[in-house]
Amino acid sequence: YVSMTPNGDASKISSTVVVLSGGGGGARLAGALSGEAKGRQVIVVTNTGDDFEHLGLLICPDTDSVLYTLSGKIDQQRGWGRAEESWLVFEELKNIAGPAWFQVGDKDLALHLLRASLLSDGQGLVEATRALAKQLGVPDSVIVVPATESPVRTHVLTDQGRMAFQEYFVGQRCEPVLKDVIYEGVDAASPSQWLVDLLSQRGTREIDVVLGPSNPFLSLGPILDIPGMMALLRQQARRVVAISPIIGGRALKGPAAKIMSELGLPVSAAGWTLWMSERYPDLVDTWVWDEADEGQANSDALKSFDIRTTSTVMSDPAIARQFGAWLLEACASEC
Ligand code: FO1
Repeated sequence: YVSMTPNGDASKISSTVVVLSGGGGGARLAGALSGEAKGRQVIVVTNTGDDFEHLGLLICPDTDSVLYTLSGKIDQQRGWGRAEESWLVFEELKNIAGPAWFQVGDKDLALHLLRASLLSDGQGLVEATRALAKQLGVPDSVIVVPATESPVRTHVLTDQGRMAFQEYFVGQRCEPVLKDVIYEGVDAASPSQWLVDLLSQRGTREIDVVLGPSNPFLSLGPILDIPGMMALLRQQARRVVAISPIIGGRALKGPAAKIMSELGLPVSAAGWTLWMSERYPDLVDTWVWDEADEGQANSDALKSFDIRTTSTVMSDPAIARQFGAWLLEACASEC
């Protein structure tokens, strides 16, 4: 399987960008950054709070969306699972009264079976994910690493009671009113050792951290709240850049805007910035907003923030690569 030493051929790597990612925007951003990489290593740290056991298999939705996006296999329309998928097993499962609420396609199932066998052989989640990335054809310049190998499970407290993330997201289509989010197991978790080792090589290369345009409550929270993760990123990063998931008062995909309004937060790039800076003090150096929100960037409440605006909508690979290049420039620029 893939060598686990983080440095690999450390000599050739000039710098490293670490992207914290949920399943959607973060994956696209990683693809854009690796497209711009010249000797630059891209590490995608994936959220594991959505992971759960289903049919005796460990489902890792955000990690798999990143793996499929980076290997060009993602179903663009759904945003999860495989393109050109078939559903023979799922159909038969329904015929024999198996669970019908969560659709796992035939090709997607192959990945889950391989992961299950690697895990049962005693491999950890990081090692298994590295092997799957290699088998899927993820470019060597990008390394996908789950944020932690300890079980962390997102639960939401809603007006319909407490429920597991997938029940909220898939079962209830995010309709319940959200009151709070709990990351079960996070207090006992620690950052993946592989990530700690890689980031601890600070001296050998520049390391920048990008918080992808992911849902802060559902995708970034289960990563940043891992004890030690904030300190690790803060100490080892030259620059920490965060990209707003809210553009013109709405989220491009998913329930981030709905959750912000249910939590009584202003649904705007400014509202997101102020919430993030209070929740994760002294973490972010540079805030990236979409140019649609430029007018708000110079309000009094934000004058101490380094806010940069650009076109952040990665609507096609070429535009995404332009954004990736812009981001790499921003990371290297003066505060
Ligand atoms: N999302 C759905 O809305 N319906 C599904 O049936 C579904 C199946 C599924 C299977 C594998 C997988 O990796 C993701 C899947 N998702 C499905 C998406 C999943 O709910 C993710 O948690 C979301 O993408 C949010 O991260």
